[in-house]
Amino acid sequence: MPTALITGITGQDGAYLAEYLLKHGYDVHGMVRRASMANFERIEHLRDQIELHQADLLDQLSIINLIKDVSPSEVYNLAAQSFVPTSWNQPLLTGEFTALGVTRMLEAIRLVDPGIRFYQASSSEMFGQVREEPQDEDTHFWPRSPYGVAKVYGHWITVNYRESYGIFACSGIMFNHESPLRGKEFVTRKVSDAVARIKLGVQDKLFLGNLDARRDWGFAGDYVRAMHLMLQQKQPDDFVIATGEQHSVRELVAYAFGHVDLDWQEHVEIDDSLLRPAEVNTLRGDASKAKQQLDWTPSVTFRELVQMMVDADLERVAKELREVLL
Ligand code: NDP
Ligand code: GDR
Repeated sequence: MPTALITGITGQDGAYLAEYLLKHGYDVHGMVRRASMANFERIEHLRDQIELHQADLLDQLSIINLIKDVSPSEVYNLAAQSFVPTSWNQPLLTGEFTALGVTRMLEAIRLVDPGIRFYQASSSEMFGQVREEPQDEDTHFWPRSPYGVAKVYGHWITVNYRESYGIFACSGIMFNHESPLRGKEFVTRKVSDAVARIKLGVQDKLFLGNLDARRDWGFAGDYVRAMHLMLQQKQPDDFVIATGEQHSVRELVAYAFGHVDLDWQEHVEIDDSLLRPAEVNTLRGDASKAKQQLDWTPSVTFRELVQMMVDADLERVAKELREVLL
């Protein structure tokens, strides 16, 4: 039975990947950091099928011991400080988690078992101020946030350990991917949650930042499939994972409100404090290499994704309201 270790298993992608790997016959282990209260909501339904271990991206020894204990055949490094605005408020911590944390994972693999296959969660934020459209594996990086800068380091150290030590290390340059499990601070989930609350009468306004930003949004369930496919190849390599289609935040908002017959212009207001010091205005990926070499294509369209998220939040908010009334 192959054994996988997932860092960031309590996050959106971690939950989808754990479920996917269990279905494919893996023995699944997750790394979790110590917290005063456990936050395992996204993986609650899998708790009796996976094993969780405490370690932290900041602590080298904890990671070495973790790799020794678990003896994984594959490591998926999804843990990071992943929210772009926080990276301006906490640039050093973001660098420690999102950049140096990758080296700590790779060092542990190099020391304990260099035969382990390694996946690094790289990001389209590395393209930042884009130099060409669409972006593929050869597009120049120009990150626009401390988060993006940290991800560029994580990407290149992954490439470097492949080239220096022959480690089977792959980097997935993933464009935005969303789901009902997405954190509520990210724009898609912030919108779907607000639409549900407004529809059910418990909220009236939604405050947003830049409505003109354009993103290539896909479904997280499709993207974790690509992570696994990358580690099954004969040779390690890097792949852009994207839908190839982009929409503005304004389109997202209009479609999400429209799905429940609401006029977004009656509810959405701009809050200038949500504008970013340096914005990534447009991203659109070209995943032709993944299609050719991994036989990967996305299965969920933008509209299906928004509907899925709004419907899931409607159901959840309605359930919460019923519980309050009981
Ligand atoms: P989330 O923010 O949902 O999850 C991040 C995970 O990292 C959480 O499990 C969190 O644990 C964990 N973590 C953070 N810091 C540490 C630490 N010091 N030690 C151990 N664990 C830590 O992110 P996503 O699931 O959306 O993304 C997964 C990865 O993919 C991230 O690296 C992200 O940057 C990257 N990425 C995501 C994209 C997307 O659109 N979703 C696109 C491109 C890249 P806790 O629950 O304790 O906070
Ligand atoms: P992003 O995602 O920064 O692309 O990073 P996010 O959903 O936060 O922002 C997308 C775009 O929407 C604009 N926006 C707002 N964003 C938020 N969060 N809140 C708002 O109120 C709001 N109003 C407008 C933003 O300015 C931005 O242009 C995500 C993360 O998952 C990263 O970890 C990952 O690497 C990248 O996607 C690919």
